[in-house]
Amino acid sequence: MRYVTAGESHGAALTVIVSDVPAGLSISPELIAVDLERRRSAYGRSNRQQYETDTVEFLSGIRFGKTIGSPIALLIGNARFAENASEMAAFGEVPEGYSFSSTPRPGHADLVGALKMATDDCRDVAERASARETAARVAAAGVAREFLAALGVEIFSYVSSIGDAVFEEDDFISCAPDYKPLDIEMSSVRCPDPEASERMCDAIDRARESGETLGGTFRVVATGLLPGLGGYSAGSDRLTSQLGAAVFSIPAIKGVAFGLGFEGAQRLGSEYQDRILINRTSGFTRAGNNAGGLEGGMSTGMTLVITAAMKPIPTLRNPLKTVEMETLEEAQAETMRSDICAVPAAAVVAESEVAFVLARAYLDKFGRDNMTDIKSAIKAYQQRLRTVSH
Ligand code: EPS
Repeated sequence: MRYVTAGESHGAALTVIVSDVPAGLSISPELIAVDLERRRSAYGRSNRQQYETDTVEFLSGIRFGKTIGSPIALLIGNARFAENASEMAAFGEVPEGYSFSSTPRPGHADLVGALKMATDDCRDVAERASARETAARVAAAGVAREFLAALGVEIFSYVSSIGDAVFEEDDFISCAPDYKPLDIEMSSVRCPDPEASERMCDAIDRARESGETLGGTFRVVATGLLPGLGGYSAGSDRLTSQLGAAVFSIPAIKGVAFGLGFEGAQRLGSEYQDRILINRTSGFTRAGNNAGGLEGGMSTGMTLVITAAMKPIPTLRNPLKTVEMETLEEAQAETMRSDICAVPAAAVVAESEVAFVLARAYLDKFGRDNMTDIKSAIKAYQQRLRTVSH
């Protein structure tokens, strides 16, 4: 199951095509709308989120609520395209009075992208490098999530810090699977702890007042996974490498860790490894989950726990120093409406990226044509795993 998106931040629309989707999978437009809303609505986003509705049009691949095995095309319109239509026109002349964007923002794709693409207008780059594109990813991932949900896999995320406001967790590996999605979504920064949420909102308010932006960390949790997804024979087979690449594909992500992550590097081997146990009815299990659900590049069947770090957003209301690309004089970087903090949104995007990797891993292992055959293959695999432990 793969997706490809097209569309600029201020163009007519975002589009996405999802391919390799098995037939016979129920799709709920309501659930996709909820995911888009979760991405759009958290505290700290720019004004733009107030007028974008992120409404999805379903153009192909679904009949009477079910997939038919052909590519699924989705479209999300950009609400105020009319205001940008002349600047984003596919054909015709550059409009009178339009000035090129030539003061690249430090930390954004502006400068390197413009040099790479041999353009004098950073807008060519920024329009596509913008995180607006992630709305299309979240819509597309609705398909992957439905597929996983039909197989008993659930994915959620929560914010664990914004700036220096940290949600202190005693033992996140064991606590994370028990957080209630409702508690997370009731928090305006998508953190299950009300006190920490308040501190995070305060940090965002302070950043807004001083013209600053903030990054932070979040965790993605997936439950209900079968053991043996991914592979150990080649680097690219490893679920760990696929998940890492997927989460790193999200703009502004600067760190990804699995299970205990960097903290685990300080432990002794005997303290770190999750002891293997046998349960006579459910089969092999582990005494702990320091590995975060991954061993040897494969899922262990324990909860998948991923932590990611997002850097602060590079568009600042108080502009940073830069160099004007034509005069080569010192200048102030471009400013525009900007998010103060997009960590809660990035966490939802990361759920989506993780969903695609996990969906592909299931399809690789259990076949890809239709839900009936996939479910039968899974049943046979589970049966074999159970007999091993008898
Ligand atoms: C973004 C800049 C802002 C964000 C945008 C990402 O857009 P604008 O300049 O139009 O206000 O709000 O994010 C989205 C629109 C979105 O849907 O996530 C950027 O430069 O990356």
